[in-house]
Amino acid sequence: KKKDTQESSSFDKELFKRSVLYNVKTLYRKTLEEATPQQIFQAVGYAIKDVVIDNWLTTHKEYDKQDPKTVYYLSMEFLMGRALGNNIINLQAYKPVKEAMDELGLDLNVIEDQEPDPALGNGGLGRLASCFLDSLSTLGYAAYGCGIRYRYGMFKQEIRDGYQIEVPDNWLVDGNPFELRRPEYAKEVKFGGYVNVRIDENGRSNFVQEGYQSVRAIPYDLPIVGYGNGIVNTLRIWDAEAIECFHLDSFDKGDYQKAVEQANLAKNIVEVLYPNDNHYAGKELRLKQQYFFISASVQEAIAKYMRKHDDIRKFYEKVTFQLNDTHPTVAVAELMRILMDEYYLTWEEAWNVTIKTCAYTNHTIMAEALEKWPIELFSRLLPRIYQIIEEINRRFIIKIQEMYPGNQEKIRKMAIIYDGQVKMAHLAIAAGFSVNGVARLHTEILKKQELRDFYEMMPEKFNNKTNGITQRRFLLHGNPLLADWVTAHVGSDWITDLPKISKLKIYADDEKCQQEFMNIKYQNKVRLAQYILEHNGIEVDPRSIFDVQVKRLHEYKRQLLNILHVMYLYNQLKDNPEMEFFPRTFIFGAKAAAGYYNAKMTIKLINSVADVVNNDPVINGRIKVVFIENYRVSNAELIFAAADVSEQISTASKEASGTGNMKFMLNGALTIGTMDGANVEIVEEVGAENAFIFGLSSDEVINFENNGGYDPTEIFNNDPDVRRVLMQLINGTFAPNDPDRFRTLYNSLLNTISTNKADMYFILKDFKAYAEAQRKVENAYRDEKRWARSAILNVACSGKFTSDRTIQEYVDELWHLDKVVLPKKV
Ligand code: 26Y
Repeated sequence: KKKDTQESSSFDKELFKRSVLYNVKTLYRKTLEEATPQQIFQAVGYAIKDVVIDNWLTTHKEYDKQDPKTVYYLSMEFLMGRALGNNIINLQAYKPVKEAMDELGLDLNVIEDQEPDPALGNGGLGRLASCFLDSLSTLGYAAYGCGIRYRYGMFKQEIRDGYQIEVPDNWLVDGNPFELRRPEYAKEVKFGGYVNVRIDENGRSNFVQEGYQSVRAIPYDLPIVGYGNGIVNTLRIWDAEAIECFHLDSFDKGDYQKAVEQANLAKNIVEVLYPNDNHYAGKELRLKQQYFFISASVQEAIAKYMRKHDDIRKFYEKVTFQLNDTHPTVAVAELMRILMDEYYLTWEEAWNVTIKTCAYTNHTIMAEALEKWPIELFSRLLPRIYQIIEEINRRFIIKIQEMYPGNQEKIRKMAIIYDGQVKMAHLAIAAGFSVNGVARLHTEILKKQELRDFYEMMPEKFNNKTNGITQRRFLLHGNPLLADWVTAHVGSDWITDLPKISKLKIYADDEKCQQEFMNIKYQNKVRLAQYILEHNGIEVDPRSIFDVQVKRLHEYKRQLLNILHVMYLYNQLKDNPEMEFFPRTFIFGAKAAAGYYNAKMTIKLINSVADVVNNDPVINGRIKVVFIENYRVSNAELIFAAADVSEQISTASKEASGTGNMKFMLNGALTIGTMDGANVEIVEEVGAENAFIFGLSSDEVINFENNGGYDPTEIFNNDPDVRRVLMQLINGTFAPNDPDRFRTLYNSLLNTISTNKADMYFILKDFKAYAEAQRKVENAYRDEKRWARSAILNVACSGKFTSDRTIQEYVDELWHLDKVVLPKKV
């Protein structure tokens, strides 16, 4: 009955072995025995790239022939995670490669572990972009990811004395075997200077930028391998190089100065990823980054189109630009600029192309994440782009006035340029054909609240695309035991057709299956316990409940609620050491933005609670708290596989979708969560009886926000359990030498003076409901069969949440791409 998860393929194992040995020799002048693990990784990486390159060539030859419509997914962030294992999986070559490694006396897991995580993203938005690329290739659609080749990605997090320390992530030190430098496609990108009108040789008057500084953008291509279909798309990330203009004869001071400045501009521009998630800081360098990669990407998209077509007016028939949040929104003005200034289209012609090419995805409703650039900065850095945005704004305001005559309020709220600022979301909405949210609830909130005026004016643009994740990385690669078990029961179709996993439902009540499932979960918990022992020096019991919250640290995600609840449980056990209590391991993983004080103090609090609780003899190991250092894509795969409980406890209305919630579900964890983001749809699929939902609804939260009526001090005064926990933040229970250490966190919950709003995220309001939901979790876990049933149903009902489904919706409703099928190999 058992069928292998990995179909056999035409992979030539012997050739591959020779290729690895050859690479070790030619790259390092070494034999396998002499090579370091990193060198062996490089050799294996190059050997895999050799296989990929052939498919990459074939794919693009076929694209040349079939000329399919192409999506350019424009994103400041791609959180790719390691490429080696993923490429081997998608080549359907995991088995033969593993055998080859065994035969060479190598351990594939150890080799995979040598690869640094390419972490060119912060969190959800960047990881979503990477899942989308995987799905685009697997479904056979022509696509480019376009981004920045940051020299330093997301910082490496070290925990010292319980505090987060940020360490530079020099991910390119050893070289990246998968990347291809493409200097032949370099582009020049111009900054600053001023706009002049010039009459060209044909007598046309023309806008030109003069007195500018410029950099050369050099693309590096990374292959995106489709699963089992031979398709390889491209993630194109741009590096910046100085344009030398040292003319030795005219070496006057001005030129020298300019040359040095240009060289510095190039060096700085791609130096580092901003580690802010959902928080806008208005840094000039970030706007430079945005225009840099957008100008290069748009120039190349147009150049590529013009190599095969002659009418630029029909650009939109072959190309869509999908804007991953507002970060790439200068694309609309850059496209207008090139169409008008370089192809001499009229405004109307250029606008017609732009509005049919660009589409915008919104990922957040948090006010502090909205990008608003000061006019002064914007117009100084991008003078021609600013002119064009001014004209877009002028025409947009006329439209508003036509629709709402005399209504100044509408203009104030909707204008693209207002109050000395350029509002990127308004530009993206006005200049594209689509605005989409990333989960049903989120899209409804956009339409009814945040973007209401825009929705009323242009309802046809608004649509929902509920996020998804790739099951290839987060089940097939991350959880091989469960992947094989699923395949043994329902066949391997789920790998490219996740809804097929629903066939598992009939096994949910089968006791043997329940046992098998729990046994696999146990083995994955042992694997994670081993990782925790190695990295944290903490021993955790794989028989305890693994209760996990891994995601960026943000107040709205409410890691603070989670740890306050741990403190509450600790108090209960201290008061009543004999009480019934099922052992639980609370696992956290999160990076905090470097300048985000409350977030960083929450990390310190988690580690401080861990120190006390983990070592208290009265607790005797029944509660363990673990903070996993440097949470990232590679250890996430281990963590999801080992989770029993998935913490999705954001303040309702704040989490646009969440995608970690989907990864947990796919791996058979039960959700404890609020009715927020995609949790709503997860519960709809799996049934409320197989999850633990608690807390305020988004309507209730929004109502409190708009009309007031919530006073956390009331809860503080009337609830002794809550009061006790809060007092422990300021009485030294977890900071004996510095009782005031967590005062700011305490104040964020209670003090209306130091923060503008006390308990903005309704932590105290939801506390009791959360504690109650957690009691239900404990009781449910005691009934192992019932738990196993729910867990299996979570896996079985996860079909909707594949990014393959999301991408197919984008294709059907927005992009209208042509499916590409490769000719059969003979
Ligand atoms: C303005 C700037 C500094 C900025 C940088 C990063 C703003 C926002 C972000 C990142 C946002 C983000 O990751 N949003 C998340 O997108 C996911 C994918 O759609 C959602 O699942 C998740 O709920 C949302 O918070």
